[in-house]
Amino acid sequence: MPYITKDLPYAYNALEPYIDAKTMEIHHDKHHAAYTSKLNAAVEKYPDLAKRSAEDLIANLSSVPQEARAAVRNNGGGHVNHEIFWSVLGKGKSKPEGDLAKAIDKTFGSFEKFKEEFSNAALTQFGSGWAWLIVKKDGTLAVTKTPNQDSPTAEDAAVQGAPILNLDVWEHAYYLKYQNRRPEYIDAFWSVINWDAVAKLYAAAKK
Ligand code: MN3
Repeated sequence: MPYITKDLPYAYNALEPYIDAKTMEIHHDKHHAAYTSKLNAAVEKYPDLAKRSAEDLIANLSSVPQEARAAVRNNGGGHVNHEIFWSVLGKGKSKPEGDLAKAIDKTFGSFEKFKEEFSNAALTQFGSGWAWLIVKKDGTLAVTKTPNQDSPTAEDAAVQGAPILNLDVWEHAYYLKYQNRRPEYIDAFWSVINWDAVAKLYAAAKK
């Protein structure tokens, strides 16, 4: 199997009380694992695709044979988007520091303004999808949202860039604890961001 669901880098209960252990367990072990296994199934007949990273596949969907494209888009996106999500969650600093903090101030005016814009993207994504903070080709930051498991790295992304922070707003990400209260889940997210991890992704994207 070319693609694997890595273990979470922390315990299921590490993000309590903001994101509960049961949600983390089902989300990672069932939902993420299903995307990964369906991605493996989608590339089974295509050894050339299976040699490429999942990131490469979803950023270059036009190079994927038509009959496998939708499955790679949905399940490759599901796999990669969740890998990013687990990596940017954690407990630590409540705000970004250094170059990332400066770039956020420069683009959005302040951290509070950025929070507002990102939260609004998460709230207004109709149905399932993701909110994102990305680094665009010109090196500047932008907030965007995508439906389903679409990635901002895709060739047809409305706003294209390298993801450095994302938030899963599929109901499976919050329904057990928050039911229909997506705004409360979005609010809780700000207490469990690993800003050091986001800063590392930012530095890598700027290179
Ligand atoms: Mn999810």
